[in-house]
Amino acid sequence: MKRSKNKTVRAMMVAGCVSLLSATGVAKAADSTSPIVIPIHNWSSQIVMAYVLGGMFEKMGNNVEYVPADSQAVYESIRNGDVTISHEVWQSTFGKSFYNAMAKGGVIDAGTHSATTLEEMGVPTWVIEKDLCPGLPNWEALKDCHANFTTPDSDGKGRWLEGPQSWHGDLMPERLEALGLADKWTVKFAGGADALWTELASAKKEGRGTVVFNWTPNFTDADGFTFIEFPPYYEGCRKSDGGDGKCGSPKGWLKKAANYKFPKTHPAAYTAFSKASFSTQQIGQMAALVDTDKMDHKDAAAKWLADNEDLWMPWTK
Ligand code: TMO
Repeated sequence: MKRSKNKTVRAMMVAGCVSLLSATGVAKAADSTSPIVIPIHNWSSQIVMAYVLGGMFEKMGNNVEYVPADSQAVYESIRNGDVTISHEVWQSTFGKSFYNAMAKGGVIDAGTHSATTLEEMGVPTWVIEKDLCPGLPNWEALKDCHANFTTPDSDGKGRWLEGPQSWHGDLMPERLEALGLADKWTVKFAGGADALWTELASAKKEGRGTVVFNWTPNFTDADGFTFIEFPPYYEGCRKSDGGDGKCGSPKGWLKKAANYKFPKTHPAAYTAFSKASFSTQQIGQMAALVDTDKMDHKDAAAKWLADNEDLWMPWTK
């Protein structure tokens, strides 16, 4: 009995190899059936892109699993193999954790998206048009306009509404201190990304000044959002990197990361992942399907995959 079962398995494996002979006659190794583990974080494009890439892997015959993960700790999880990939490694926020994990061994750089990034404090452009802080987007304008940006919980100071503290820790409070703005401005942390979008909507409705953390690519690219121009970023300028903290965020890259075994265990999926590259407009669209059109993340990804087959199908071949 045992022998005949083995024979059947062997016959299936041969059939599998034959079907994997490509048009050029090159035999390809089959991907493992073990699931590709994709992390889910707490901003829209990342979640939609998780399901976009997961959908692509499934189309290739792979198994996929999604896990909620902290966006800083995930690089250690990739390093030790609990998570397979990270598909949105934003330079400003995650560059350090990514390279720290890489230096320990176990994380590889799986390429860079065509989109460039900025993660920075800014204002809706109508705040500038209304002249609520004359001199913006130059940061030095902040020395004289805080009175237009107070909130009930800000002790008479202007308020910066930061993203969740899990993204950058004390980066923004340290920056206010370093730039000599801490006596006029204070940082409050949003509970989640949705609180930032709610604040943008209510400030507009009330015609009140607001400074919020935001990023590009994002759905707000289409709405008119202006990032504040701080002194330029350079390697090591942040307090947490031993610098004086008097710098803004880098005009940065958006990378992909993977566990070092991924190319061996899933060569076809890894090859497709390494080719995957999204533009500013494409990532903005992924976010807009959720934050503007109010679609569910999975439905947004299904729509995105259906509308963009010409882009991603070739990566799987
Ligand atoms: C990591 N993020 C895009 C929210 O700045």
